[in-house]
Amino acid sequence: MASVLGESGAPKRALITGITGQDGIYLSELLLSKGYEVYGLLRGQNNPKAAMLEEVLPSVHVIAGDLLDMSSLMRAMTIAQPDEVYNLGAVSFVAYSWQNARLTTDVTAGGVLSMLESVRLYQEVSGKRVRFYQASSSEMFGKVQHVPQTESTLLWPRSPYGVAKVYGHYLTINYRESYDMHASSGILFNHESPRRGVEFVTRKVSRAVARISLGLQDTLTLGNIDAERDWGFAGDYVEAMYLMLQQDVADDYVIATGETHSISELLDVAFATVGIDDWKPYVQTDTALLRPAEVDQLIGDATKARNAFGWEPKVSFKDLVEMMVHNDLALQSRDAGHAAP
Ligand code: NAP
Ligand code: F7E
Repeated sequence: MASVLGESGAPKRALITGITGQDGIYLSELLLSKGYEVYGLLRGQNNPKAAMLEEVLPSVHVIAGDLLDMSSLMRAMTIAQPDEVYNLGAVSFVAYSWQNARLTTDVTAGGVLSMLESVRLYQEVSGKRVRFYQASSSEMFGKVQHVPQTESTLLWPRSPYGVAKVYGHYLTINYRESYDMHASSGILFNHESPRRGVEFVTRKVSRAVARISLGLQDTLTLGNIDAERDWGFAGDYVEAMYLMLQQDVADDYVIATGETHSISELLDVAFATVGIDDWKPYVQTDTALLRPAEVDQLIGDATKARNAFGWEPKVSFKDLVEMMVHNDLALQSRDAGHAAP
């Protein structure tokens, strides 16, 4: 495929924070397929995900750095000399954010400030114009003030994570307005995939269903199964990130499917995938998994993104859940040493 060219006529260069996460991997694959030179920030002196990165994305240039260390971010900017920066790094697990509120604030909120400052200073020194993407979240809507949620819905976060994302969101807008930076914020609703971390409910369910079906686990314990989310496929959502940065004018966009489903419906589809119609004997709930403040229902309206750059989700809720269960069946069968059913 022909490379997309940057200002200098050379292939475009992208710097991604959070490259080892679900979205970082999908986004890297997308940008590499378009001919980008991709640079990824990797934290820690012995990050266990370094080997995975080398195996899955061997052509990505890895730069050591941490969102808690602004000098490392400025160094990363100098090495990568990016046309586009995607700030995906965060402490992203909502439940964990109550247990580690200071860390969540420092990384998920403070990291955005350090990234924006690094981009601003790099632009000043190099004279190059950089486009910036901030990974904002539907968690910012929290106790929702309007249904469905749009770019102008009042934000009412319900967790330290949500509050940190609100800070990053408004700071991104502020840098756009203060310094005329090409800084965009994608307000992405929940998006999942076989690469989703096992701490999140969709993957927790798909993995447990696979294990129950293979006789490796008896039951699954969950928290609030009445919560409803607007779940899409991560592969579709990273396309939206890329498209946002291709617009002449930076802006903020909701990315969502426009459908909402409860955890119970997730269980219906996941268990049906392995031929179990009644999941109740296999699922228990534990109040220890309830959150101090819950986000009861999310449903987004992505009309602005559709009108601006034609973005639409391609993978349905049912296909997404089935894809995740089939992937976990293959992984669990392999680990247990027998063929996938
Ligand atoms: P994820 O899988 O949890 O990945 C988070 C990434 O952040 C990992 O690469 C992690 O690195 C990195 N990170 C954590 N602390 C860091 C630090 N101090 N310095 C540098 N990097 C650090 O998250 P995701 O699902 O891909 O989401 C990507 C972004 O979108 C996040 O900002 C998330 O909050 C946001 N978001 C996600 C969703 C969703 O539904 N997935 C929806 C809206 C917004 P390690 O691997 O080394 O821990
Ligand atoms: O929870 C309920 C839980 O942890 C979804 C992150 O990517 O999306 C994600 O945040 C719902 C909640 O995702 C369990 O109470 C019930 O209502 O999968 P989750 P999340 O909190 O919506 C947003 C958009 C982000 O930005 C975040 O970074 O499921 N739930 N029982 C459970 N959740 C978990 N994790 N585990 C349970 O056992």
